[in-house]
Amino acid sequence: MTNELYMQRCLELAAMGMGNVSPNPMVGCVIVSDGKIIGEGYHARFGEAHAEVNAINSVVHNYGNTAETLLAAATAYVSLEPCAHFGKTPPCADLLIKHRIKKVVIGNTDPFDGVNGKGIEKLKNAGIEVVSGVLEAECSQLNRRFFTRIGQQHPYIILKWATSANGYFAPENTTQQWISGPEAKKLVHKWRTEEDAVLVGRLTAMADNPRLTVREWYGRNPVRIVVDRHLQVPSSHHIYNKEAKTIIFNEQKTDVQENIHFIQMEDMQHYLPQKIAFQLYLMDIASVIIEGGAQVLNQFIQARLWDEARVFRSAVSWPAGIPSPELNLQSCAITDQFPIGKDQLTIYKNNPS
Ligand code: AOF
Ligand code: ZN
Repeated sequence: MTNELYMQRCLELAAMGMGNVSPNPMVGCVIVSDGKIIGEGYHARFGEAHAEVNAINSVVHNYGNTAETLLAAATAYVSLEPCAHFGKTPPCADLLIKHRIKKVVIGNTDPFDGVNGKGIEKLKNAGIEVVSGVLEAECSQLNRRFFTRIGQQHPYIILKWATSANGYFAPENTTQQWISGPEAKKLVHKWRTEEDAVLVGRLTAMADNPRLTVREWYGRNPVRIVVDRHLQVPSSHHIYNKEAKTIIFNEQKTDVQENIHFIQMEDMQHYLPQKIAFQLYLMDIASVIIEGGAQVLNQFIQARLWDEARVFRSAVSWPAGIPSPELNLQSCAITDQFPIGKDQLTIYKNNPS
């Protein structure tokens, strides 16, 4: 039970890196000596120190001269296998060995090629006791974006839409319309801070003229992505403003104009979801939230290329409109359902194993 308690703390720490470490995983580390936490740390920003480095530094900071003696009898809890490779920082496994840590308790093994069991092997070869698989499911849930990207060579794909009580996606002849209430809107802005990218199709970009930025929550903007085959969205639309980086997938040109990245794609009428997903993988985008419209969402559903769907159901009925996308309920499961203001939010997971 104590292993789980400390691993839970690692997860809390790891989650503080949310939105800032991608495409790296979120990782937390707790160092325990004689039943007491003597230091902790997490991977806070992409390219910077790993969790173990920050945790060891905190012990040194807290205990000064006695830190090394304490570390030599301590257990390090870390939510992901300590790395074995020289990346932007030296291997964390070597660091733990250098400080003569006695035991290491791990959540997930790291599927990244440069690590993949080699971290554990290094620790064991140095005579360190290793326990792995503690809160494994919780750890992989937290890093589902990282595991999907590495394991499946596409980003973690979240579909999001709002539907009226009678199953319509949007009223006909709409200008921008939020079917769902203000609380749902706030939550969507929070979600944008958590994903690397937000994607919409041409029709949504033109009809709704969305900014796709974060205005109702604290956090950074995701990269904005528009699928616009023939470059029809006018450059006066918000998606072209300076507020965030924008990627425009199109069939005409590859070009960079300040924050606007045009990326040419061949034959966008075929296998579009697959092509987008692979391109985003190559661009180190580990997660994307697709906010519409119905056509784009349906394409990803038909291609079975999605990981999570978040659907707001309003209590209000519309007289008519475009039918809302429908998930194949045989191949997905509801993982959560709760009210958000006057709406009901349902979260689906695709192909639950
Ligand atoms: C750890 N502890 O806190 C993290 C790890 O580019 P780098 O050098 O930062 O290395 C990134 C890789 O290191 C990443 O893909 C993953 O395999 C591992 N992340 N490992 O020991 C950490 N964030
Ligand atoms: Zn590391």
